Amino acid sequence: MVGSHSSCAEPGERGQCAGWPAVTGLPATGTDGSPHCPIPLASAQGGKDHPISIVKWEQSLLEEADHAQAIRNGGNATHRRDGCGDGGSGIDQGQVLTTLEVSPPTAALFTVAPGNTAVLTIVAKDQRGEVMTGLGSPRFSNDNSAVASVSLDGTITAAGAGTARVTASLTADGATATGTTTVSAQVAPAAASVNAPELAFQPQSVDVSMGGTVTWFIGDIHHTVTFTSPGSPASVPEIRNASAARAFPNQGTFAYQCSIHPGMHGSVKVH
Ligand SMILES: [Cu+2]
Repeated sequence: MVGSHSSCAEPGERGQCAGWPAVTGLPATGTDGSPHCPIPLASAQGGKDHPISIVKWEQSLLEEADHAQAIRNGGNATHRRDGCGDGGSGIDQGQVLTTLEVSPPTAALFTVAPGNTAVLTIVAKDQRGEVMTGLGSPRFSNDNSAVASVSLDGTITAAGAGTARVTASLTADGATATGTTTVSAQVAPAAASVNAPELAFQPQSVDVSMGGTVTWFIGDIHHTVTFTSPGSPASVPEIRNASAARAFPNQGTFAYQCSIHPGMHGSVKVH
Protein backbone atom coordinates (compact mmCIF):
# COMPACT_ATOMS: atom_id res chain seq x y z
CA MET A 1 0.00 0.00 0.00
CA VAL A 2 1.21 3.47 -0.78
CA GLY A 3 2.60 5.27 2.18
CA SER A 4 3.15 2.20 4.26
CA HIS A 5 6.50 1.32 5.65
CA SER A 6 7.59 -2.12 4.61
CA SER A 7 8.31 -3.24 8.12
CA CYS A 8 5.12 -1.79 9.50
CA ALA A 9 1.66 -3.23 9.44
CA GLU A 10 -1.07 -1.24 7.79
CA PRO A 11 -2.82 1.29 9.99
CA GLY A 12 -5.65 -0.50 11.63
CA GLU A 13 -4.20 -3.88 10.91
CA ARG A 14 -2.90 -6.19 13.52
CA GLY A 15 0.65 -7.14 13.20
CA GLN A 16 4.12 -6.54 14.47
CA CYS A 17 5.95 -3.31 13.90
CA ALA A 18 9.30 -4.83 13.14
CA GLY A 19 12.05 -3.42 15.27
CA TRP A 20 9.75 -1.51 17.59
CA PRO A 21 8.36 -2.35 20.95
CA ALA A 22 4.69 -2.95 21.34
CA VAL A 23 2.77 0.20 22.12
CA THR A 24 0.99 0.17 25.39
CA GLY A 25 -2.39 1.70 25.79
CA LEU A 26 -3.73 0.64 22.43
CA PRO A 27 -6.95 -1.31 22.33
CA ALA A 28 -6.26 -5.01 22.03
CA THR A 29 -8.61 -5.79 19.22
CA GLY A 30 -6.83 -8.81 17.93
CA THR A 31 -7.48 -12.32 19.13
CA ASP A 32 -3.84 -13.06 18.51
CA GLY A 33 -2.81 -10.34 20.92
CA SER A 34 -0.45 -8.67 18.50
CA PRO A 35 -0.21 -4.90 18.73
CA HIS A 36 -1.49 -2.38 16.27
CA CYS A 37 0.94 -0.55 14.17
CA PRO A 38 0.42 2.94 15.51
CA ILE A 39 1.76 5.02 12.68
CA PRO A 40 0.46 5.80 9.23
CA LEU A 41 3.72 6.60 7.57
CA ALA A 42 4.55 9.12 4.90
CA SER A 43 6.92 7.40 2.56
CA ALA A 44 9.00 9.01 -0.13
CA GLN A 45 5.95 8.68 -2.31
CA GLY A 46 3.54 10.01 0.22
CA GLY A 47 5.50 12.61 2.07
CA LYS A 48 5.69 16.35 1.87
CA ASP A 49 6.54 16.33 -1.79
CA HIS A 50 3.15 14.86 -2.58
CA PRO A 51 0.82 16.08 0.10
CA ILE A 52 -2.28 15.17 -1.93
CA SER A 53 -1.39 11.58 -1.20
CA ILE A 54 -3.03 12.05 2.15
CA VAL A 55 -6.07 11.03 0.18
CA LYS A 56 -4.68 7.52 0.28
CA TRP A 57 -5.35 7.38 3.98
CA GLU A 58 -9.01 8.12 3.80
CA GLN A 59 -10.13 4.62 4.60
CA SER A 60 -7.84 4.28 7.55
CA LEU A 61 -8.68 7.65 9.01
CA LEU A 62 -11.11 6.45 11.63
CA GLU A 63 -8.87 3.68 12.83
CA GLU A 64 -5.98 6.08 12.82
CA ALA A 65 -7.90 8.51 14.98
CA ASP A 66 -8.64 5.68 17.37
CA HIS A 67 -4.96 4.93 17.58
CA ALA A 68 -4.12 8.54 18.23
CA GLN A 69 -6.69 8.79 20.97
CA ALA A 70 -5.45 5.61 22.56
CA ILE A 71 -1.94 6.95 22.59
CA ARG A 72 -3.01 10.21 24.17
CA ASN A 73 -4.83 8.19 26.77
CA GLY A 74 -1.66 6.62 28.03
CA GLY A 75 0.38 5.38 25.15
CA ASN A 76 3.91 6.25 24.30
CA ALA A 77 3.87 9.50 22.39
CA THR A 78 7.56 9.37 21.61
CA HIS A 79 7.16 6.01 20.03
CA ARG A 80 4.28 7.35 18.08
CA ARG A 81 6.06 10.44 16.89
CA ASP A 82 9.13 8.55 15.78
CA GLY A 83 7.05 5.81 14.31
CA CYS A 84 8.30 2.49 13.19
CA GLY A 85 10.15 3.95 10.26
CA ASP A 86 11.28 7.11 8.61
CA GLY A 87 8.00 8.87 8.02
CA GLY A 88 7.00 10.32 11.33
CA SER A 89 3.62 11.48 10.08
CA GLY A 90 0.45 11.87 12.05
CA ILE A 91 -0.59 14.41 14.60
CA ASP A 92 1.92 15.01 17.33
CA GLN A 93 0.69 16.03 20.70
CA GLY A 94 0.02 19.74 20.68
CA GLN A 95 -0.36 19.96 16.93
CA VAL A 96 -3.58 21.56 15.81
CA LEU A 97 -4.68 21.64 12.21
CA THR A 98 -4.78 25.36 11.49
CA THR A 99 -4.40 26.12 7.79
CA LEU A 100 -5.01 24.36 4.53
CA GLU A 101 -2.98 25.70 1.66
CA VAL A 102 -4.52 25.09 -1.74
CA SER A 103 -2.40 25.62 -4.80
CA PRO A 104 -2.60 26.97 -7.33
CA PRO A 105 -4.63 29.77 -5.72
CA THR A 106 -6.09 30.61 -9.10
CA ALA A 107 -6.52 28.48 -12.18
CA ALA A 108 -7.15 29.90 -15.65
CA LEU A 109 -8.61 27.13 -17.74
CA PHE A 110 -10.20 26.62 -21.11
CA THR A 111 -13.59 25.03 -21.41
CA VAL A 112 -12.24 22.38 -23.77
CA ALA A 113 -9.02 20.37 -23.65
CA PRO A 114 -6.13 20.93 -23.80
CA GLY A 115 -5.80 23.14 -20.78
CA ASN A 116 -9.18 22.45 -19.21
CA THR A 117 -7.93 20.74 -16.08
CA ALA A 118 -5.83 21.64 -13.06
CA VAL A 119 -4.71 19.43 -10.20
CA LEU A 120 -4.87 20.96 -6.76
CA THR A 121 -2.17 20.40 -4.20
CA ILE A 122 -3.28 20.54 -0.60
CA VAL A 123 -0.89 21.16 2.28
CA ALA A 124 -2.10 21.02 5.86
CA LYS A 125 -0.20 23.03 8.47
CA ASP A 126 -0.38 23.30 12.20
CA GLN A 127 -0.51 26.41 14.36
CA ARG A 128 3.26 26.82 13.96
CA GLY A 129 3.11 26.55 10.21
CA GLU A 130 4.60 23.08 10.16
CA VAL A 131 3.36 20.66 7.56
CA MET A 132 1.07 17.91 8.81
CA THR A 133 0.64 14.67 6.91
CA GLY A 134 -1.41 11.53 7.27
CA LEU A 135 -4.58 13.41 8.16
CA GLY A 136 -6.93 11.77 5.73
CA SER A 137 -8.66 13.05 2.66
CA PRO A 138 -9.83 16.64 2.18
CA ARG A 139 -13.34 17.21 0.95
CA PHE A 140 -13.88 19.48 -2.01
CA SER A 141 -16.83 21.71 -2.74
CA ASN A 142 -17.52 23.97 -5.64
CA ASP A 143 -19.89 26.90 -5.87
CA ASN A 144 -20.51 26.81 -9.62
CA SER A 145 -20.84 23.40 -11.22
CA ALA A 146 -21.69 25.00 -14.56
CA VAL A 147 -18.11 26.26 -14.70
CA ALA A 148 -16.10 23.47 -13.14
CA SER A 149 -16.24 20.11 -11.44
CA VAL A 150 -13.79 18.79 -8.89
CA SER A 151 -12.99 15.14 -8.27
CA LEU A 152 -12.21 13.44 -5.00
CA ASP A 153 -8.50 13.64 -5.72
CA GLY A 154 -8.61 17.40 -6.33
CA THR A 155 -8.63 17.49 -10.12
CA ILE A 156 -10.62 20.44 -11.45
CA THR A 157 -12.19 20.14 -14.87
CA ALA A 158 -13.68 23.18 -16.54
CA ALA A 159 -17.09 22.77 -18.13
CA GLY A 160 -18.26 26.24 -19.12
CA ALA A 161 -17.12 29.84 -19.24
CA GLY A 162 -17.20 31.76 -15.98
CA THR A 163 -15.76 31.72 -12.49
CA ALA A 164 -16.04 29.17 -9.71
CA ARG A 165 -14.57 28.87 -6.27
CA VAL A 166 -13.37 25.45 -5.19
CA THR A 167 -12.97 24.92 -1.47
CA ALA A 168 -10.99 22.17 0.20
CA SER A 169 -11.87 21.25 3.75
CA LEU A 170 -10.09 18.94 6.15
CA THR A 171 -10.91 17.99 9.71
CA ALA A 172 -8.42 16.43 12.10
CA ASP A 173 -9.00 15.87 15.79
CA GLY A 174 -11.97 18.21 15.74
CA ALA A 175 -10.12 21.07 14.06
CA THR A 176 -11.28 22.03 10.58
CA ALA A 177 -9.28 24.08 8.09
CA THR A 178 -10.32 25.24 4.66
CA GLY A 179 -8.61 26.71 1.62
CA THR A 180 -9.90 27.91 -1.71
CA THR A 181 -8.85 28.36 -5.28
CA THR A 182 -10.57 30.52 -7.86
CA VAL A 183 -11.17 28.92 -11.23
CA SER A 184 -11.77 31.03 -14.31
CA ALA A 185 -12.72 29.19 -17.46
CA GLN A 186 -12.85 30.71 -20.91
CA VAL A 187 -13.84 29.66 -24.39
CA ALA A 188 -10.83 29.76 -26.68
CA PRO A 189 -10.96 32.50 -29.34
CA ALA A 190 -11.48 31.69 -33.00
CA ALA A 191 -8.38 33.60 -34.06
CA ALA A 192 -4.97 34.46 -32.68
CA SER A 193 -1.90 36.33 -33.87
CA VAL A 194 1.82 35.72 -33.44
CA ASN A 195 4.45 38.35 -34.12
CA ALA A 196 8.08 37.78 -34.96
CA PRO A 197 9.69 41.22 -34.99
CA GLU A 198 13.10 39.81 -34.21
CA LEU A 199 14.32 36.41 -33.08
CA ALA A 200 11.35 35.14 -31.12
CA PHE A 201 7.72 34.26 -31.65
CA GLN A 202 5.47 36.42 -29.49
CA PRO A 203 3.52 35.11 -27.74
CA GLN A 204 5.26 31.80 -27.71
CA SER A 205 2.00 29.94 -27.13
CA VAL A 206 -1.44 30.85 -28.46
CA ASP A 207 -4.87 29.32 -28.00
CA VAL A 208 -7.64 29.00 -30.56
CA SER A 209 -10.87 27.07 -30.75
CA MET A 210 -11.12 24.05 -32.99
CA GLY A 211 -11.32 25.28 -36.58
CA GLY A 212 -9.70 28.56 -35.59
CA THR A 213 -6.96 30.44 -37.41
CA VAL A 214 -3.54 31.65 -36.37
CA THR A 215 -1.77 34.38 -38.31
CA TRP A 216 1.99 34.92 -38.11
CA PHE A 217 3.33 38.41 -38.79
CA ILE A 218 7.00 38.25 -39.76
CA GLY A 219 9.17 41.38 -39.66
CA ASP A 220 12.51 42.32 -41.20
CA ILE A 221 14.18 39.02 -40.42
CA HIS A 222 13.53 35.90 -42.48
CA HIS A 223 11.72 33.16 -40.58
CA THR A 224 9.80 29.98 -41.19
CA VAL A 225 6.95 28.46 -39.22
CA THR A 226 7.86 24.80 -39.42
CA PHE A 227 5.47 22.47 -37.62
CA THR A 228 6.84 19.46 -35.80
CA SER A 229 3.66 17.82 -34.45
CA PRO A 230 1.58 15.17 -36.25
CA GLY A 231 -1.65 16.51 -37.70
CA SER A 232 -0.32 20.05 -38.11
CA PRO A 233 -1.28 22.28 -41.04
CA ALA A 234 1.25 22.97 -43.78
CA SER A 235 4.36 24.75 -42.59
CA VAL A 236 5.00 28.36 -43.59
CA PRO A 237 8.09 28.65 -45.80
CA GLU A 238 10.72 31.34 -45.29
CA ILE A 239 9.10 34.76 -45.46
CA ARG A 240 10.03 38.33 -44.51
CA ASN A 241 7.89 41.44 -44.01
CA ALA A 242 4.84 39.34 -44.65
CA SER A 243 2.13 37.42 -42.88
CA ALA A 244 0.79 33.90 -43.21
CA ALA A 245 -2.31 32.28 -41.74
CA ARG A 246 -3.10 28.66 -40.99
CA ALA A 247 -6.34 27.04 -39.94
CA PHE A 248 -6.40 24.35 -37.24
CA PRO A 249 -9.26 21.90 -37.78
CA ASN A 250 -8.10 19.44 -35.12
CA GLN A 251 -7.92 19.69 -31.37
CA GLY A 252 -4.50 19.34 -29.77
CA THR A 253 -1.18 21.03 -29.20
CA PHE A 254 0.90 21.80 -32.27
CA ALA A 255 4.53 22.77 -31.88
CA TYR A 256 6.53 24.69 -34.43
CA GLN A 257 9.95 26.23 -34.86
CA CYS A 258 11.88 28.45 -37.21
CA SER A 259 14.13 26.28 -39.33
CA ILE A 260 16.60 29.14 -39.70
CA HIS A 261 17.07 30.17 -36.09
CA PRO A 262 17.64 27.40 -33.55
CA GLY A 263 15.75 27.94 -30.32
CA MET A 264 13.05 30.02 -31.98
CA HIS A 265 9.90 28.04 -31.37
CA GLY A 266 6.28 28.20 -30.32
CA SER A 267 3.07 26.24 -30.05
CA VAL A 268 -0.61 26.45 -30.91
CA LYS A 269 -3.17 24.90 -28.56
CA VAL A 270 -6.40 24.10 -30.32
CA HIS A 271 -9.34 23.61 -27.97
CU1 LIG B 1 13.78 32.54 -37.72
